[in-house]
Amino acid sequence: MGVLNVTPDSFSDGGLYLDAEAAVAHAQEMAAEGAAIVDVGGESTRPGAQPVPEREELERVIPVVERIAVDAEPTVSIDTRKLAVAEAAVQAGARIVNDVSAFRSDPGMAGLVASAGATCCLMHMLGDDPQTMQDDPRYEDVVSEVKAFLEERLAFAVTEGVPEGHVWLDPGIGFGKTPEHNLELIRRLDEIVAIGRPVVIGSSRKTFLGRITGRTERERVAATVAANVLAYERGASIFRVHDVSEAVDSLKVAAATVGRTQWTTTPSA
Ligand code: HH2
Repeated sequence: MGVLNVTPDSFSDGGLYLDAEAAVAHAQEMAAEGAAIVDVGGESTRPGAQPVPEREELERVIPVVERIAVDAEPTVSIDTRKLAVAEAAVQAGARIVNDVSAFRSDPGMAGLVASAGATCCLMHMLGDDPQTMQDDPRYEDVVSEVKAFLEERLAFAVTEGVPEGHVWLDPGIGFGKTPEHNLELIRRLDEIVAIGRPVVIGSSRKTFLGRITGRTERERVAATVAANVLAYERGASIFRVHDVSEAVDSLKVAAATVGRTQWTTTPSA
């Protein structure tokens, strides 16, 4: 899953793809490098990011979704917490709704996913506000708490009519977690995988990798590869990344080594 942030302020690629032409070209480039999915976002959720008004988010993402979705591949995912944005994106051809609030910002999101026959990614975030999520995050046991949250969100989605087979789960690396919480989640990812749904992992270029390596955001490719391979080995199936070619090559080697020669690329798998 290639990351396409149509924002001025995303933590690593902010400002690069605000222009629709540049965004579409980057989507095509990521697809050529092997991304099965392109995740289009119009609002940064980095710690401390300012909320984006609905109209502005729509203006950023919809022209881009429309143009990428014209082709059968890559599958378009919309990264939003807003129902109106998800609705317009699905209308424009998005097949996956990636909601970092896991349907908490707008519970109506579940009904949209159900009626559109879309797939959703439900992610764990501590609290419900990216502006404050990194203020002293605490857990008794981060893995069991994230797992319980994802199980509850999965049950909610199913109650609202989303088939279980259309739900992906994500532990939310960096969303209200210390570096040690993130490492613990990757180390014990098999416990999240045991819920029985495909697990998405979004470690790409994140701060905890910088804390370990001392590298700046764009220098964290090798660190991201390491985190992805370890997550893959523990059962993760979808990897949200900025650097697609390195992710694909490293995961091909990981897959060949552990004998899982295929990983999930189809939205409803
Ligand atoms: N991380 C970010 C955004 N969306 N979605 C899922 N499912 N999992 C993630 O880990 C995840 C996500 C944050 O990264 P990025 O999009 O690169 O930055 P920003 O939020 O600043 O746009």
